[in-house]
Amino acid sequence: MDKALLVGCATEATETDIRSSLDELAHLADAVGITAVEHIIQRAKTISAATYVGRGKVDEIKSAITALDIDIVIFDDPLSPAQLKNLEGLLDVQVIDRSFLIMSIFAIRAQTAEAVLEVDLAQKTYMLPRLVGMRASLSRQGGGSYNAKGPGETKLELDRRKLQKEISLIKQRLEKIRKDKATARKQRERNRIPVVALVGYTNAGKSSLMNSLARALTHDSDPVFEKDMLFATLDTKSKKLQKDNMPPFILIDTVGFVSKLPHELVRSFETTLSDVIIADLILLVSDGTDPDNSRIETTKEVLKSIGADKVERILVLTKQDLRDAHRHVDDDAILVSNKTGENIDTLVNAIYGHLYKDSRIQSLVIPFDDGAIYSSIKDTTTVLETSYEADGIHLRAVLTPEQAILYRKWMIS
Ligand SMILES: Nc1nc2c(ncn2[C@@H]2O[C@H](COP(=O)(O)OP(=O)(O)OP(=O)(O)O)[C@@H](O)[C@H]2O)c(=O)[nH]1
Ligand SMILES: [Mg+2]
Repeated sequence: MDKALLVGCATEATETDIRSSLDELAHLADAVGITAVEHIIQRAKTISAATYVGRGKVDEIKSAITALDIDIVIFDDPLSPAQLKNLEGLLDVQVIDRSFLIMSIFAIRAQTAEAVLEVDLAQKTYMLPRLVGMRASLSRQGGGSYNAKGPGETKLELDRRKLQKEISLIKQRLEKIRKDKATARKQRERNRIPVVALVGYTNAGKSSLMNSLARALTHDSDPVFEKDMLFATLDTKSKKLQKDNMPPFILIDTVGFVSKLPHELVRSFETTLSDVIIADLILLVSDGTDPDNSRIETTKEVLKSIGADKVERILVLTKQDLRDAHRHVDDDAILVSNKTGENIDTLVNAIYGHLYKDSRIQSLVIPFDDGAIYSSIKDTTTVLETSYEADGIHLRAVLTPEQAILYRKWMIS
């Protein structure tokens, strides 16, 4: 295992912020097999354009590297190409930043062709301006570090022109995959099945919630992958779910967020995330055992940055079966457990409430010779009750405002 020294900067962040950020950085490092053994916090007012931290800190880091036998230094904020190059030169060990680390985890986790290409694109876009620093780092390490690994363990190309060529090739291939996806989405829009997106911090329980909802609604036998690790899900999965006697909706699982998500990644995952923008409803999933609200805030910020802040939301707090779950984040939050199924039915009702909040249950009488109207109501609305009476078919159905106008002739109060 590589031994790492973490470096954070507390210019604006509070002391608690920087500590929880470094804790998370240690977890991220752990996900790629690096052990964080020590951290150093810079408390200066400004960040050095040349070396991120000040002169004195560079010396402090150098002594720590020798004293603790450090293999790699990880900075909590994105390093500019110049900072990376200078620090590489001064510290004489491998230097990476949080962005690079997150992309490395994505590279390990990516499975579908699309996710592999997306991560590859993000990594290469990130590397292009930083080739000089990285090349120095690799030559020192004999090219043996995980730094040189891309998706599928292929060696990342360090030649600038080749890299540019590869980037445009990846873009072309992604374009093709995305076209196919767009067709599927169009189909969905034509059918006007509402879309509900699961969004939230990594490890919050989104995939587990998708499985709970699928179990509750469809006797689902094909669960999606859920695991206690960072970025378990990289590929958007969707399922068509339906409550008995109610219309269907599409539920999509998405990539988890993390604070300081590299913008290269957000850009690469644009298509995946654009499913969120067109959603009719977002389930903002948050780990109910999380002691502070900063992760919900981070999620909201990412939603804003991808232009999805106008979509209606329901806040869902998971893991209520655990002892340290708290219950006071927000009065409107729905508190669920994916382990015991607690409140999953409440959530289902809330989802339908949001999707059909302007719909009303109406009573209708359709004369027997209006068979065409009867079948059109059956196909386009949710019929709750049917009975055959002397004057025709009596129905109780859930109608949207538009449908209520369309069928008003047959409605009885
Ligand atoms: N006890 C308990 N554990 C849960 C609950 N929901 C999820 N978990 C666990 O939390 C971990 C993460 O769950 P996932 O569903 O994979 O989380 P995710 O939000 O999809 O995470 P990413 O895909 O990494 O973004 C797993 O180990 C789950 O078993 C819950 O309600 N109760
Ligand atoms: Mg997941």
